[in-house]
Amino acid sequence: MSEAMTMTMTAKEISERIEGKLLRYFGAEPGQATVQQVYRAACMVVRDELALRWKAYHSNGNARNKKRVYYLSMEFLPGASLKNNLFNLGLTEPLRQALSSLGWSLEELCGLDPDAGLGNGGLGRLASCYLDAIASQGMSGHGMSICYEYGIFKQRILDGGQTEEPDDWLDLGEVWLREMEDEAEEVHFGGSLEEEWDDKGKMKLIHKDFTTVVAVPYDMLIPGYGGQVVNTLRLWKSTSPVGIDMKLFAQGKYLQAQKEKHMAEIISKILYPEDAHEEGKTLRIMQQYFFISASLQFLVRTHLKTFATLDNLHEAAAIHINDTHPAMAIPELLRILIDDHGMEWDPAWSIVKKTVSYTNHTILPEALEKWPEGLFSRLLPRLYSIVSEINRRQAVDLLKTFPDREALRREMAIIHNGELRMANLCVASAHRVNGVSALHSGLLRDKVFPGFYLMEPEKFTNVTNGIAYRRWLCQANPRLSGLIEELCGPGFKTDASQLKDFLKFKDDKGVQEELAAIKLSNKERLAEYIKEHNGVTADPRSIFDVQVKRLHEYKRQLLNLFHIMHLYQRLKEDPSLDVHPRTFLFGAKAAAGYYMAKEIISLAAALSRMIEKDPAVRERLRVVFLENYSVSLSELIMPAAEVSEQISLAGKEASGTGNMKLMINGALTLGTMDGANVEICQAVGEENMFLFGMRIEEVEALQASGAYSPWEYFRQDRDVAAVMKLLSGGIDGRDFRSILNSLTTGGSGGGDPYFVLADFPSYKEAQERVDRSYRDQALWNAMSVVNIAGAGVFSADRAVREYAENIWHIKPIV
Ligand code: 26V
Repeated sequence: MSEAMTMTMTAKEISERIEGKLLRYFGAEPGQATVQQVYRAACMVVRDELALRWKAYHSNGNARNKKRVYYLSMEFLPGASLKNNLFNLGLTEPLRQALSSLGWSLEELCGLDPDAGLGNGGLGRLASCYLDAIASQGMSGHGMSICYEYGIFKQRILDGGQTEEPDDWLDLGEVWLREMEDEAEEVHFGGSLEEEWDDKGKMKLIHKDFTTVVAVPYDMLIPGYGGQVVNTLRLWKSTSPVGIDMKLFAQGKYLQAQKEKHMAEIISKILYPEDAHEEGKTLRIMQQYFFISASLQFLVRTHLKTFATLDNLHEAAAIHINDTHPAMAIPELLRILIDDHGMEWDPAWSIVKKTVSYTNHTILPEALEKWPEGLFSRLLPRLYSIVSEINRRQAVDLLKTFPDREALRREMAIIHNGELRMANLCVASAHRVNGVSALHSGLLRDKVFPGFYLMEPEKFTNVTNGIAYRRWLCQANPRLSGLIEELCGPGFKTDASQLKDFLKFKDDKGVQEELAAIKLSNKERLAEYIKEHNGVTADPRSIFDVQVKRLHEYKRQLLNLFHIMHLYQRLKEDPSLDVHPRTFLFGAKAAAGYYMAKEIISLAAALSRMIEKDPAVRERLRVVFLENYSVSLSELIMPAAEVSEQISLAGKEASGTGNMKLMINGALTLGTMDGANVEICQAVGEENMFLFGMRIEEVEALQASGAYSPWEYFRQDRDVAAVMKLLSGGIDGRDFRSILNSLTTGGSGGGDPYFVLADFPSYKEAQERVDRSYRDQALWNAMSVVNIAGAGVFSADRAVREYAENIWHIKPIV
């Protein structure tokens, strides 16, 4: 182990370094510095330490020569960096002391540390969890993405509905990035192709008249737990190679003078705030190719520097495609190998196949990317010609394999009906394809890609998602983590499976009481936040029932709201009704153009207002909509949660990861048999969660029968009818007929496409079970212990080890 790896800084050294930074960068003594200056100085000190360890690790020849993974993703959601970096480097206490000696508090500084919100939801956060785990497992792996100037929008609830504000995260967040100007790459768009023949009669395609955009890398350093390995998240920012056109400027044509520069810079301007929803296409194609081309040129360049040949690329690099968004990596790598390095198609194709793997994260049809042929070929003519060749060769193979199955061949085509189907491109080209939970991987094999599965069954595999559990348990819930450590030792911090040792305390009265006390104090902390941000008093003695995730109809926040309306009506009818007080907490961003999702947010906000105005109800039933749900906010919510709402229609949620974060914090899952809930059930047993709703087979049967009629529920179920009536009459002065229509006839996908009404009776019954179980605190706490102890399998460390062994074929370096 090198010296830098064993060295840790003392509080005294840290405070001296902070003073040095304050003087050098801001000309300030600690006594005069502003809190922002102290924040920047402290971050610089931590960043220097990361850089030192990065250098030590990368000068180790072992790291240079061993196989590494490049994790390509349009989205990463690292959240805040300071606290996590300190934790992984073991510097939390030294920095705390250093700051206090200078008259500042660590909490104050962490309060300034912005979330890097370079993603929408589950897919982006998973990518960040995996970077943490790759480094924590001592492996070499780098993330590649876009340095969006504006991350996921800031959500405000104004006039009862969602509004979006820009997220200017770089203002303070830039301190975590280091610009690597010398490693900039050029990316080419548009233009045309020309054939050129050399004297040996060999044809070469020449790409001409393209527009060049420059990609400048900004690296975020990613330390593993223990700080021995530091990997990078490389984020590309777009700029133009041309400056302002001085001629046009001199003519007074100021806007035109800037046009080309402006066009280039717009590529990395903003993250698409859509999550599995339709959006504008041109800029998104450009964003994808921009970061893919830059990343692969960098990868090939780095490889050549060490090995001087590309023949062994697959032995030194694994390229992972996170959903279809980075699928252009496939034709782009072929382009680089063939056009830039003179390789023939067959060896190049063989290298691509052995290098690339693909994870699918959703089977919602609207999220499976398809590009219009015309647009794609205009923007990326060379890539288009390569994808056409992959498609042509596949068609030849398919005709041999499935001569009599035209429909199947059509389904598997990469180019069809004027569209490029990126998922088919990925499955045809990757050597491994995986889903993110057992249920989801099964659906991929049997329903989404059955032809590919018939052809190459060994290609398909499953890796159930996992989370960076140290962030949500050790960092976010230090008291719970401390309790587990006191009872079971510290082993669980590096080996999550040791959490199962906690199970033996399931019926221990003292432990149960301590667990309840910890939960109560976490609820009090969240209640303070709610008081400050929502102006309402959430009672920490009420059940904290939490649904936090992106807003989408398939996730069925509406089912939860329906039950709340039902409960409200019961309480109004019978004020003596014996139910334990409940606080229903929601956090969810809706894609800006997703009308129904925004209506559902408005409904939650309206219900919250209506109940607050009703003194007879609000002490027993409260609705809180927490605005701007983010990684940092989740770290406050998860430790305080008691009920975890995972209520998607079976078959729709690929995995879910919030379910894992809530479970490890002792919340009990109220859920359908969907995504990873199925595996949660295996880990804790049916008796330790609240299952409800149709199983996937029942959903499929109901869909196939075509017999589903939401009207029948409306007519036959008195509770449904009463809730619908409340909705149609308007809530707190707002009309929600839009939602009503979506359930009956109108809305996206016809009447109630996600079977909210069909699952309502079963959900209601499960909610009653929750209420009954909570009254038996010994039972509830025992169930909570079982959930914490069973959460080990959902660690990202485990997931990454499975990827490393079965997909990437990489090994730990340290
Ligand atoms: C799709 C699209 C398509 C249109 C434009 C923008 C856009 C952005 C993202 C997506 C894909 C979203 C897929 C996704 O986030 N899937 C989630 O992945 C989690 C990690 O595997 C998983 O836990 C969730 O169940 C799954 O919904």
